[in-house]
Amino acid sequence: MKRVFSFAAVLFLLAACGNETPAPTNHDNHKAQESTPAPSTPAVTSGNAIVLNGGDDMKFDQTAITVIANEVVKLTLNHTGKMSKEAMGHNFVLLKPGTDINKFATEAIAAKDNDYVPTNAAAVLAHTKVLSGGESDSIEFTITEKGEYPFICSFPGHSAIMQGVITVK
Ligand SMILES: [Cu+2]
Repeated sequence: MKRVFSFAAVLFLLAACGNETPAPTNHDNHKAQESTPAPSTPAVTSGNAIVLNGGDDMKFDQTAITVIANEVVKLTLNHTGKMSKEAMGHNFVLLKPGTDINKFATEAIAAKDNDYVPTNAAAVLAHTKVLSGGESDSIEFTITEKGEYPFICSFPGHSAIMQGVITVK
């Protein structure tokens, strides 16, 4: 009698698993799919939001960025490393098209007290402050003319590697 009973119990459990468990799961999945909104228009028209990272490896994680002319660009620079800004500081400096980067970077060395941005530099369109590891800075700017705008980190010795281009369309 005992043995028959346990077979029945096993059969009951199997039946419970086989019939009841999958049904609600399928139902839930179906509902989840239905309630997920369809992909809409990409955020590019209201976007111009840039997150740029630089770490202790002395590199920007992006070197080619595209934004839209006449729309506010919000750029956040994150120093993702751990080193101090005295040893491995990073900033973001946006320059006018055609700027001589080597010449500018050489002049910038003397501007340590102004985040390595010469105060009289006509080539500078926007810049962040110099960051230590773990710090962030956000700036906003608008570019009205389409073109290719070089950007660099003007910390001494960094611009040869830490540079890129923002294409304004
Ligand atoms: Cu740097």
